[in-house]
Amino acid sequence: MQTCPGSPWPGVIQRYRPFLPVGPQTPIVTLLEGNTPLIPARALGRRLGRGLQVYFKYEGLNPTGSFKDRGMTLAVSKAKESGADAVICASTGNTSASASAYAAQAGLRCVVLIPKGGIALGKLAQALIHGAQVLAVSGTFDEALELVRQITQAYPIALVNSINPHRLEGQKTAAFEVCDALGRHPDYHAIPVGNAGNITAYWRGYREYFKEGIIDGLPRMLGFQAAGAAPLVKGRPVARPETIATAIRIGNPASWEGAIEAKKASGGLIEAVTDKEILAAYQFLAGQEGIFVEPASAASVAGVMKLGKRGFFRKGSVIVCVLTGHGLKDPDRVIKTVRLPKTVKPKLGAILSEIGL
Ligand code: AN7
Repeated sequence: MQTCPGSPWPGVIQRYRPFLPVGPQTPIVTLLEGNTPLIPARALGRRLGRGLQVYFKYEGLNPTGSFKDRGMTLAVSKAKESGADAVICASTGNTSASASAYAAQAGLRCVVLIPKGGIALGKLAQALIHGAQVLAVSGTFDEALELVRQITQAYPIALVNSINPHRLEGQKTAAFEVCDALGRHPDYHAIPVGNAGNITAYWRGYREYFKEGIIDGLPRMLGFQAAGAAPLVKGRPVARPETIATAIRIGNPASWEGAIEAKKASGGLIEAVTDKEILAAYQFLAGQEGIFVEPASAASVAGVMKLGKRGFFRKGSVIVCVLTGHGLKDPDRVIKTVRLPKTVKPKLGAILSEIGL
């Protein structure tokens, strides 16, 4: 894989190769994912006060619009290396969008199982246009994932959900980028939690940088689940998870242990935020910070706002909030949230009067 002249970023595998399980024989399937910006959160910083420095890791700027691309470049490269000719995943949407794009580039067949009626329109459109075979299962994400596990145990089709260890290896590169950009480790790392792969991956990334002596401390990991889909907070699976944040509508996270380990070992927490809090953060991000995310991504910000109100953060600390997916993924949520445009006559007077001039 060759990089374009004038575009020095080679994608996460080439950039962080020594930390990843690839060899000279691994075919690199990449859309030049990663290198996402760490944006200073000015409005949120002002709201929180106490000299807190807050940053957004805007993962919606990855090639398919979510953090999944970091793991998918590695999972699909390894699938190709192993001689697979097809990949499969269950998904609340973003994994399927990413898998279908990387499979398209790799020339692999892609099958995705989605919970019927449970994924945002933009994600469905992505999987379909990239040519995946999309099956809408009349059940939950957790049921779809269980079926995918059974299929991949019995048939020669590569699983690219985050139970594939290569996914988390790729995703840990986001923690490297955060530290590379800050020149240090954050004090707190806030993240939405669904299937719990990403919190597990970030924690691994931070620990590896720490072990290498690249950072001299570790962040406290703060995970946030939607209140109607909060098995890790409740301590038991949720059979019928419910939330407007469809990406994290998951009742039995595959990386349950990884999330609990990240929380405990880092001295962090995993808490629930209500849909109302998620939507308030969603609108705050778009309206005050100029950053459009999908609702699940706003869970990290909703959580930080909630903790900020109870004086949780040490003065002057550095907080990183991961914004996992782009707002364009879920246009229906915008339409349900905002006031729609008013129709006006094509007359100068009518328009001037509407805009108060
Ligand atoms: C925007 O696409 O599980 O805790 O199948 O799309 O690592 O699961 C998506 C998850 C957060 C939660 N934010 O991450 C899928 C899927 C967004 C997401 C999560 C997801 P994990």
